Amino acid sequence: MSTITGLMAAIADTGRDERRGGYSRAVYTDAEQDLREWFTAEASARGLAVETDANGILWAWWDLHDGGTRLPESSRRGALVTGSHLDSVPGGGAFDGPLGVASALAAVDLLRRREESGALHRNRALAVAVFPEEEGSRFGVACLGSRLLAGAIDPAKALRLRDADGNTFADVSRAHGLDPDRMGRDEAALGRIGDFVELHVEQGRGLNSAEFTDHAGRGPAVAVGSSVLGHGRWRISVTGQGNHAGTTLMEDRADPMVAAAQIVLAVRKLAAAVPGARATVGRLEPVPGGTNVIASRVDLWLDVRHPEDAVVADLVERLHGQAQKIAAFEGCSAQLFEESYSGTVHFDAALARSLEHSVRRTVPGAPVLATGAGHDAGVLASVVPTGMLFVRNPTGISHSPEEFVEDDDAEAGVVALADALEDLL
Ligand code: HGY
Ligand code: MN
Ligand code: MN
Ligand code: MN
Repeated sequence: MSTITGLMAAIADTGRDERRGGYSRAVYTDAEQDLREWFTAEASARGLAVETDANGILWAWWDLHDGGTRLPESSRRGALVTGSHLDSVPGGGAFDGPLGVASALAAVDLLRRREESGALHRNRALAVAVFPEEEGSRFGVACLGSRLLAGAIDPAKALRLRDADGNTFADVSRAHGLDPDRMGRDEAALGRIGDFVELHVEQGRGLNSAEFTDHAGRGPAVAVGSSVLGHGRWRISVTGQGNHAGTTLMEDRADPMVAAAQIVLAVRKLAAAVPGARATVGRLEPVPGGTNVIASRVDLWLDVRHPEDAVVADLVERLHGQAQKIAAFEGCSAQLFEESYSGTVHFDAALARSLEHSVRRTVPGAPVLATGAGHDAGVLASVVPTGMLFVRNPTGISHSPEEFVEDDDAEAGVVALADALEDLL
C-alpha cells in the first residue's frame, strides 16, 4: 500500500454518514476534529512543527535547517505552502479536501528522501496547511478560514454566523481553544506564505472528456488549474400564512411551499438559458416543517456560478424578480439575502506555468482546466500567488458518495505535487 493510499485508508471510516451515505465532517464536529488529530499525528511523525493559528488554520512546518539544527521561525517568511481542507459537505465524498492534505504529507515524504539523497536543496521552508470550514456546511460561508486569514470577511460578521443549532461561530471557536477577539486578517501568517499550491480531487469530468482520453478511454491523471468560476450563495425567504393542513380550504391558502416549488423550477429554467451558468437549490427548509402544517415560511438557498461575475449578478437579479412575482401570485412575499460571493479568480500565470512544466514531466499532456468548484486557493489568490492541481476522478461526481480517485492516479498526483513543490523550493 503506497503512502497516499495508506493515509486515505486510515481515515476511510472517519465521519461516515450512515443516513445520507458518504461522509459528514462539518467543521469542529467530532469527525473533523478526529481528522485534525490524524493530521497532527501524521505531520508530527514526519518531524513537522504543527501549530494552530488564531483563525483555526493548522500549519505543519518543514523548516529549513543548518545541518541538524532547525532554523528560527524567521526563516519561514515567503515559504511554500500546500494543503487543503478536512471538512466536508453533508454526505460528501472521501476525497474532497482530504486528498489534498494527505497528498501534501506524502509529497513531503518524497521531498525529504530527495533532500536526504542530496537531490534537493531547499531555499525556503515548506508548510502543509489545513483550512477550517472550506465547505461552509456548518456556518454557511464557504472558505471561512481562508477568508478570515486573507481579510476577505469581516471577523465580526463571521463570529455572528450560526449553525443549525444556533451555536455561533464565536462560541464554537472558543470551545475549540480559539480566541474570537484575535480572528481576522493575519499579516504575520500572510508574510509567511510565498506561494500556495492546492491539490484537489477533480470535481467534474474534464480529465475524462473525449478531448483528453486515450484509446483506453482514460484521461491524464492530473490537470493544472487555470481559474475558479465566480460563485455565490443567496438565501431566498418566502413568507406566507402558516395554517392547519386540514381546516384550510385550498382557495384560502398563501402557501410558501407552493411558491418555493415554482421558484426552484424558475431557477433551472432561467439558468439553463444562460450558456455556462450553473444555478442550484440544494437546500430548502420549511418553517415550522410539520407534515400537517402549511408552512409560514420557506427558506431556500441558491448557489449560482459562471465564469463572468456580471453574468452571475444579472442572473441573480432576474431570479430575485421572478421569485417576487411568483410569491406575490401565491399571496406570499419573497426576500433575497446574499450570504457570500467569490468573484472569478484566475490563478497566478507564472505559477501556473511552473506547475504545468513540473506536472508534465510525469504526466505528459496534463491539461490546464478551469474549475466550477470553489477552493481556499481561490480565496488566497487575492493575497498570494496560488495554483491548483486536480487529480482525475473517473466518476466526475463530487459532493456525493460516488466521488472517487483510483490508487494509481492518487499516486501520480503525489509525484506531480512533489515535483511541482520541488521546482518551487
Ligand atoms: O462549493 C464549492 O464549490 C466547494 O466545494 N466548497
Ligand atoms: Mn467541496
Ligand atoms: Mn474541496
Ligand atoms: Mn479547496
